[in-house]
Amino acid sequence: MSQGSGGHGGSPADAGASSPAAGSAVPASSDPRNDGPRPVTGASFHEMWRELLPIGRHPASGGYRRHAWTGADAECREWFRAQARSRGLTYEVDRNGNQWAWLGDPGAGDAVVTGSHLDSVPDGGAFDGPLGVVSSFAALDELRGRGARFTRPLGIVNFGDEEGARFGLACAGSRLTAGQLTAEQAHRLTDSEGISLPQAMEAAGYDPEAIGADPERLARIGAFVELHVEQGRALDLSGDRVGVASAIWPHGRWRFDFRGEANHAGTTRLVDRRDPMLPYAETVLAARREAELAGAVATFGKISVEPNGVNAIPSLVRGWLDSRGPDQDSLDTVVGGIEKAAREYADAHGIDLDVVRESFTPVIEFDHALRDELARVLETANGRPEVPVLGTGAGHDAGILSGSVPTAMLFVRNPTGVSHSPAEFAAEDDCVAGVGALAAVLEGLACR
Ligand code: HGY
Ligand code: MN
Ligand code: MN
Repeated sequence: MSQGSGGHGGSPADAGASSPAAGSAVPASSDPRNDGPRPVTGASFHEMWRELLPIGRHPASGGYRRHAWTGADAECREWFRAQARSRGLTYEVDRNGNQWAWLGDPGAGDAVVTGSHLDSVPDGGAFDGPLGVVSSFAALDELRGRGARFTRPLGIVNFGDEEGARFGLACAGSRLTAGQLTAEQAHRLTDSEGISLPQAMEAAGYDPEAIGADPERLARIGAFVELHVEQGRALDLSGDRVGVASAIWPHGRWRFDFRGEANHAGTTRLVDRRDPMLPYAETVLAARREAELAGAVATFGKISVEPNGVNAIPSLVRGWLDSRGPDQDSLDTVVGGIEKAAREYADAHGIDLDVVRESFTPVIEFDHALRDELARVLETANGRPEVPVLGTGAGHDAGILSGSVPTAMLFVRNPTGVSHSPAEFAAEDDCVAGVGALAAVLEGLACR
């Protein structure tokens, strides 16, 4: 379904376009290799998708600005609560603002939990996060429609602030709950207005003093499965609608502060300048070189300049590096090479440089038994000898939780691979196939 910024190979089915009428069964995929055992009722998926689609979408860019603890985030949270309530699920918000919807008593333990996040990067796409949350409710609808008998509690979760778009740290909600981000550290996270994460939570009606690790909650979870749009083209290239995740690359964020001397852009001779923009620019090019050499990725996607005037040589240029590698050695090599080059450039221009690691996530290997169970369920459901098992460079809440709970992920085909962009896209059939796959996995895990 496209986001109105032009479908890519599928019929655009944005908010206004027609799609199967609510209540109609969406026929199983047209691709014979991928027919599930029964048509998955995609009606509830389409209805939820239509309701969620307009929330936080910027009219000019068509991208989403669902940043943590803002009005758009509050609307998404209200949507989640309404979905839980309308299904008679027990709704709760934990001490870190993550939303949970329960079928059965989570206190019984060994719960199966699914879900994802609803927040976005600045001008993000419609699918990254929401596809997993909508598919979770739709998969539950599907299982209830079949009369499935749940023998374990089933939870659906919306983890808050997964993208870190406002406070700079990804997966803040799940990190707080998993104890990977302390309340003290959270108090030090501020947005561009200087508002801290807990202050923003308080303004949204939450108790900032309550935030912190929640081991009791995690102890009740026996398995967490997150469905997510693929942020790459592996499934498009293999011709599969759904795949299983194997691992997440190690990745992190580093802030480079280049400090120079503010001065007049029109009257200061070139030889008299201490312009921090110069070593910053050279460092951006060095990042690309280092990443290519190491078979990794490195991106300076965010910059802030002080005083940020057209006719003023900056006093400070602050650039944020996002870097990820197939293994820890390559990541260390890339970041080390970039920092070394940055220091040489800064010295050459008489600029002071500070480099601060703002976040880091080591390589995540998803639980092998759960990964293999998902692959087996999908192979059985689709009558296929094997399903793709693929790694990713994208971070996820399932990665953060993997230190506390057996976790696994399903990926849904993204024909262009584009993500973190209004052009992010997934075809209707593939989304409905994802619901079917998630329903089969949840049935296998929670309806024994
Ligand atoms: O940055 C990531 O990989 C994720 O989208 N938070
Ligand atoms: Mn994302
Ligand atoms: Mn995501």
